[in-house]
Amino acid sequence: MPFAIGTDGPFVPALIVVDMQEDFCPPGSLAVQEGRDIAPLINCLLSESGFVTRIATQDYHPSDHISFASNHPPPNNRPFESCIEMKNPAPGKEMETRPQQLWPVHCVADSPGAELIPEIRADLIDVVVHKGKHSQVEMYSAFADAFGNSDPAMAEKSVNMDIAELLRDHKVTDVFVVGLAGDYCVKCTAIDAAKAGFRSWIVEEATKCVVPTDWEKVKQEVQAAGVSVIHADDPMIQKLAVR
Ligand code: VGL
Ligand code: ZN
Repeated sequence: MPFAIGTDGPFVPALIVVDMQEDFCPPGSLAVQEGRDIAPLINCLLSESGFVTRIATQDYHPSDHISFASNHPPPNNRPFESCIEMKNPAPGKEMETRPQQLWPVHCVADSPGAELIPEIRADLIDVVVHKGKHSQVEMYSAFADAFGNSDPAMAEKSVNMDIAELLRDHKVTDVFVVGLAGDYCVKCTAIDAAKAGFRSWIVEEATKCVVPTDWEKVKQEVQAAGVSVIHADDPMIQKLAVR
């Protein structure tokens, strides 16, 4: 075939800026090393004219959230180390369980730690999504809780918006995921974007991990799930300037 022009179909990109919140940045309670340093690159991406929508997520927990170490009795309540058994809170699904890592108290709804950091240009954000609102279940991905509960009655207790529906309403084909943390919420959000049928991209320089040495492993994991990990100078990024 001599020409391959136009064979890729439409390119309708959206940006998801994940959890650029005070508690995930130094000196926050669950600070990701160098978390603040990615704000300038994220602002550059937010400024690209091609995005049809720019979404910011906030981890937004009640104070009795299941992931907070202080909500569990000793000795198995050490933040970053302990793991508890989490039951699916969906009616009739209580037999389904998952191990849940425990964290320091972070991103309590309406607290200063839950606020988006002021370095991020809020004026460029179209939609803010609050996730992790259900006290009894973890929610790393902005698309679904840790059990993948998708029935609306259950989902609306965890998140204030159906992000897949929002993207479909905008006819989005490609979702670019950046922010914090690369090994948790960015990873799970990018994987779920791919599962929801979008081409899914993570911009490597625009994320940082809770455990930085895990990044190579995380990259393989997301790539196996169909997510592309690209550098900030990738030609895909240049495509975002021309629409
Ligand atoms: C996150 C740990 C706990 C994240 C959220 O945003 O990656 N990590 N809650
Ligand atoms: Zn959290």
